[in-house]
Amino acid sequence: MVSPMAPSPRVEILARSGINTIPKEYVRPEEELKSIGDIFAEEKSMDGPQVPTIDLEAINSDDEEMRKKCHEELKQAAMEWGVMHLINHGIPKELVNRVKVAGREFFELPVEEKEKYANDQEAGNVQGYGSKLANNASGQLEWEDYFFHCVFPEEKRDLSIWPKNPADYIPATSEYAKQIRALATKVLSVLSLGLGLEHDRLEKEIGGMEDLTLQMKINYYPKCPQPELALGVEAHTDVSALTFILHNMVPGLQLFYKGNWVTAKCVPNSIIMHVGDTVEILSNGRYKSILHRGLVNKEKVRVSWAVFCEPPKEKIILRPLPETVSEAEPPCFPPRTFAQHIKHKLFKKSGDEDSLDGKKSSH
Ligand SMILES: O=C(O)CCC(=O)C(=O)O
Ligand SMILES: [Fe+2]
Repeated sequence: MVSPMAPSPRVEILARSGINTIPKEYVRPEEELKSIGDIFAEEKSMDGPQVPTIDLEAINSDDEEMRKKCHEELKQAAMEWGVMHLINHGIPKELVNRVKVAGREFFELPVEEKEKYANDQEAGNVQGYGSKLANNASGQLEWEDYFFHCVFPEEKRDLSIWPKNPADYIPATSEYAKQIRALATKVLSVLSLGLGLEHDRLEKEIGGMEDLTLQMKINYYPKCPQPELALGVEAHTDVSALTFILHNMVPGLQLFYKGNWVTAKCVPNSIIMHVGDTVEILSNGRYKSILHRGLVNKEKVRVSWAVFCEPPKEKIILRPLPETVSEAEPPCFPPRTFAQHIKHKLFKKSGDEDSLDGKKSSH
């Protein structure tokens, strides 16, 4: 009998095999296909709403007016979109470049080399090199391979499973994680103030320096012979508190905003930041966790580096903070641990293909 969890092939191998049509497991359902277009054409289009760009230059400025303006813009973008391009974020260009070069060099290794780092999802080992398992009745798959591992705090990392080749992978990724952690503190502080809370409140509520965990996922999207039929990442909201994303300047990310899919532009030297479900819950829905997905294309490999900042799985109960709740604004989310929230989402999805955690589906 074929196991329903049969390992799926590496998409990279499939892409290189010379096929002109993709296996049916990668073909999206009929209804969803209507919304999948050519990502290059869509990135060029200036029609309609655009993902906001937020300049963080003045985030800690002594000039009160400048600082307040920066905080207000960040807050508004988090309330209106829940996703934004951050510029002047303070992470040096050279460091970002080292992270990208190291990730790219790892993925340029032969698949046999990368398989040495393969994860074993069925055994519960999610860290390492992997591809999506066909874990529902439809057998639906995504057009990507990935590398996933914990990058912060240092004592929670398992360096033995990090790529040893290229040699700069560990130093570059470690330093980047440290700097993203510091950036997360700054952003959380602005979001706390934006809710009328003490600056360090959200940070504390999601575990602080000790318990907030950063997970890196390098998404590797090979060229796809039928990009109009597939998705690199299916529509989802991130469960994290915040997510920070770098990419190789190939378009792919789309956001579901006011009933339409909006394509994110490639903004030089920016980091894309998502508000995830965790901050949406704590803020009682004032900050949004936006539905998003990744398209693929025929011409260029796309790579993205997502860092998910996550609360501990069991230790904290996530619920709207009392200060965000009133008679007029009752709690929109029931109390759940992070683990329960993830489980609830998976359950909802497998039980009802048209519902994504109560949010509008992608089609
Ligand atoms: O590749 C991207 O830009 C987005 C990936 C993503 O949404 C994710 O890894 O959660
Ligand atoms: Fe995501």
